[in-house]
Amino acid sequence: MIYVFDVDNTLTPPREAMRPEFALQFTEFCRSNTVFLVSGSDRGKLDTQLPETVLMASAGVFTSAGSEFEVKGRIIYRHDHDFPDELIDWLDSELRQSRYPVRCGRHIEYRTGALNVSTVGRAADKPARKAYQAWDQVHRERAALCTELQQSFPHYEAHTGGEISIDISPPGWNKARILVPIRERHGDLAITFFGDAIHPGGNDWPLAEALQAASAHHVIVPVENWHDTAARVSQIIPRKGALSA
Ligand code: M1P
Repeated sequence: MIYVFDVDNTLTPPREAMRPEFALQFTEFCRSNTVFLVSGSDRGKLDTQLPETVLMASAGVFTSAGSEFEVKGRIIYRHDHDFPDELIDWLDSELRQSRYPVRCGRHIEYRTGALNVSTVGRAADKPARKAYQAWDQVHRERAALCTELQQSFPHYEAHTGGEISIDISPPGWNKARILVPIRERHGDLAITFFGDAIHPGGNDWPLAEALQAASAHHVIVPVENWHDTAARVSQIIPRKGALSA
């Protein structure tokens, strides 16, 4: 069995560091099983969230939704993309027209092979994040922005991931891409995938959908938050001999 985990809100509180008690448990889990990590965030952010022990004990780390891949600290690939000026201008205009009144800064972030876009901005502190998240749950701005973007720019895809932003990438440059390098290394072993955004439009959805379409022996585990993941992982550990490949 191969295990794949999303990061934000699956292994850590959103945009925060992994809690030490879970880091100990999870490092042990990674040492006893074949574990891959996949995040919508870029590599730099992961360093602030996951301890070195977890990163090094895992079988591989995918960042920017699979555009970057590294194993034990060694970069295996990095796929970048030049986004057209028309798309950036369109996003600037949408951000200006948003009815949300607060702007904290860093609204369009360039990542490897992806753009991350946020009305409130990546510079938002925790209260500003929570305020936007609550507003967005009512007004559904991010979901509407994803739909409009895909209508105006059909050559791109957009997903909601965390609390305040959307991720934009060329079509197919989503988390499902990680199945290619995983299969190159591990063949057709069953995969269990844990993620908090396994719903249409969520950034864990393309991977869950690809696994479901590929075979019934894969297991999809939607989680509420890292507490939920920790509880489920603790149930696997005693059975690791039976479950690991
Ligand atoms: O991994 C989930 C998401 O985490 C962050 O989202 P937000 O800042 O909106 O909470 C971002 O890094 C995002 O790209 C990523 O998908």
